[in-house]
Amino acid sequence: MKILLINTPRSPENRILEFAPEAAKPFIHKRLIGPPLGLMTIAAAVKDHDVLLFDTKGEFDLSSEHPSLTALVKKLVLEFRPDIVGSTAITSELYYAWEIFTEAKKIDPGIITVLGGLHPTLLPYDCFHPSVDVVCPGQSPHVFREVVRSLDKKTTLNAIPGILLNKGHGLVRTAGKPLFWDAADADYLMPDREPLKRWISTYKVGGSPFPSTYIFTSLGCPYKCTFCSIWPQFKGKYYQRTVESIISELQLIPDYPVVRFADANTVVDLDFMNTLFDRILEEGIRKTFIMDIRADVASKHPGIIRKMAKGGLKVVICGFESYRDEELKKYRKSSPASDIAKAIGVFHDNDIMIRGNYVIPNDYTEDDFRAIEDYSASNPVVYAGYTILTPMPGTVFYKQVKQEITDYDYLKYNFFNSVMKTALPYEKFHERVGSLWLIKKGKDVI
Ligand code: B12
Ligand code: SF4
Repeated sequence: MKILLINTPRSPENRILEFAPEAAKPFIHKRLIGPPLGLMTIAAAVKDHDVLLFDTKGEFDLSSEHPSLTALVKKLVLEFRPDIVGSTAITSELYYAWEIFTEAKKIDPGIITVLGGLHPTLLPYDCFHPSVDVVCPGQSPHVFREVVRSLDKKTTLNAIPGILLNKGHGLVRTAGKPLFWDAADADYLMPDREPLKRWISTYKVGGSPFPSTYIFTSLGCPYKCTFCSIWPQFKGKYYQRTVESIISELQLIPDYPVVRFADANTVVDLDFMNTLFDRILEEGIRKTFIMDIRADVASKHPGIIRKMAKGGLKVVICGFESYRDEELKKYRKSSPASDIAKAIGVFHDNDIMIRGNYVIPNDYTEDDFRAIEDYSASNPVVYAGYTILTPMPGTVFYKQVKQEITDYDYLKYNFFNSVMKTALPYEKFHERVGSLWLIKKGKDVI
């Protein structure tokens, strides 16, 4: 079978950037960079077939003169002539998956389209669209393999448990539950980065001359923050990879001196991280590591931070979210505001650059903005990022504020646009969030 996997482009909607003061604009995130780990894993699952993986994010970053998405899909489909087109979608990119599938089917109505990823996992029925034939929720490389096998052998897809099939009037789930796929451990599939070589020059962060890649050491998260999509994606479970499989993967990627851990939360099991970094040092693996670490972990366990710094940890992204305990409690962050200052101290003691991220709720008034400005300016973080507290569909927060949502355009669900009524006038609110980026400004895209 010929399988074309297309990574969706990113949503350009960014009201923070649009309304920010000119001076702040250079510092606001415009894009995040990284290879599509999910699709790379899907490609690895069907490697016995003829697979073409195309990263539109990388392609659009290569040149500002890039063709439109439909023109690009048309060219790919006409040249490759796939039997199956697959794509992946987070919430803000769902419409692009539909656009890709619509164009593919326009050229060849016989193409079967398959959608997977975070949004289809959280809200599979929400993915209904005339262009979508099959939805595969969850960690589903094995399910996709079955779909391909069934299409190849021309057997019915109804026999594959737990997928959703487009029956014209809507998506209908097939009977049964798919077999558990131990994506992090026994069934881990090493992503093949070779097909991404074309875009390697675009995978650079923070002014580094070296390309970066993502690897995950775990999936899911044991915490339950109300605004977060990740723990619902994994139904609250946390899966850890083995130390040796991570070591092998790190040894296989000499082209990527910078490695960002794609974990929701990298340091959960301290013994695991201790062993991993012992092995990294033992094997002489020299890379710059970037990871997400919670403030409470750093403040309570400075020893592990010291160990990781020795092994190459240079940049940490820390979701501060808020400096107010009442807000942190509301978000179920399980980490008091006092941990922030302690964590900053630990990271700085170990020469680790830290980006602290805050989420700004829609009800912030001028006084609240002034208060966060004072707080953020007073702590010694190198970089800080400020995004909007967004009710991502499928989260607890979405259910809590459903009645207050005013905008259901998924393109805006990327943390850069308010989709709820704001206390300040709409434009002013985004302008104020934008102006926060002037504090601790850094042009990197971490
Ligand atoms: C790597 C990553 C990226 C990468 C690559 C994503 C891509 N596809 O291009 C980059 C850096 C580009 C990226 C960008 C963004 N991201 Co991001 N990203 C992640 C991250 C850290 C890891 C995802 C991952 O690789 N997981 C591991 C893989 C193996 O799992 P997976 O992707 O789910 O894939 C499996 C299944 O879903 C399924 N599957 C997936 N695709 C397909 C396709 C088919 C056909 C099938 C059958 C199955 C299937 O099988 C896969 C293998 O088991 C997550 C956070 C996290 N820790 O989960 C956020 C996350 C997914 N990102 C998020 C967001 C919001 C963004 C941005 C919008 C952020 C922003 N404000 O700018 C941007 C988008 C574009 C931009 N503005 O630049 C949110 C999504 C929330 C939501 N509900 O939509 C997350 C959850 C982070 C968060 N804090 O909430 N991201
Ligand atoms: S915000 Fe971070 S700590 Fe909270 S549930 Fe999500 S990944 Fe876990």
